[in-house]
Amino acid sequence: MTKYGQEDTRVRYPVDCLGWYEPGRPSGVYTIYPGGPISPLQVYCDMETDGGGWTVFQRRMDGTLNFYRPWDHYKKGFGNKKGEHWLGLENIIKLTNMIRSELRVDMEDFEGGKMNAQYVPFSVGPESLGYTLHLGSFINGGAGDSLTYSAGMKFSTFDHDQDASYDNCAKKYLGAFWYGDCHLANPNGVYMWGADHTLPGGGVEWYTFKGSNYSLKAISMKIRPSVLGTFKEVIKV
Ligand SMILES: [Ca+2]
Repeated sequence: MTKYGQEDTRVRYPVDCLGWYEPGRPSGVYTIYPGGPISPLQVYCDMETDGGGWTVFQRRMDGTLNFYRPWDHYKKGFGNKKGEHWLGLENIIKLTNMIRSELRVDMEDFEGGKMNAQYVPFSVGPESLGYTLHLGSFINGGAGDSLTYSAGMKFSTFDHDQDASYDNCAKKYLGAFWYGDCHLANPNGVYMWGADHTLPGGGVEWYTFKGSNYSLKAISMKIRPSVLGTFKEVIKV
């Protein structure tokens, strides 16, 4: 079996949300098989944004879920795929290692402003290397670049400090992320409902969009094979 499987396998066992994509098919929870037919994985698929076919691995939208969690949770994933969730670093690795992927970060403020940022390519290294973030070129969708700062950084949680600071960035900013010393983006920070100076940098922050004293209403991080045209031709063969 190839990475994308034989003909029959492909039809029954899509490896990502692009494999489920068809025009008109709605966004929602789908089962994919990035680890093969015996290991199903439920994911939220964004079938509308910029052509659809996006596999979502992080989603904040209403503040109902606590994201201040330990290493094991970020490794394996948590939350409800229909709402707020983190897909898990091991699953992100499965998805980004099988084909060159691009990252899209969609975000929204409480005033209705919507912006995005994209990075091509995007991948995450193995746990033995600290789940290092690998980022390529930045494409600005209005949000500005708050993630290149984290490129090359390892993933940190409050109980697993792998950041580049003398501090524990996850504890200091109440999140979990590819912290350096410490961050410009804190998507897994505390849901603070907009402008809030309580803990600068501790909210659901994307610095180049709304600054460090503003916690976003919604943010989602999603991936898709980066050479869409080529990929579609591949799966038609
Ligand atoms: Ca540290």
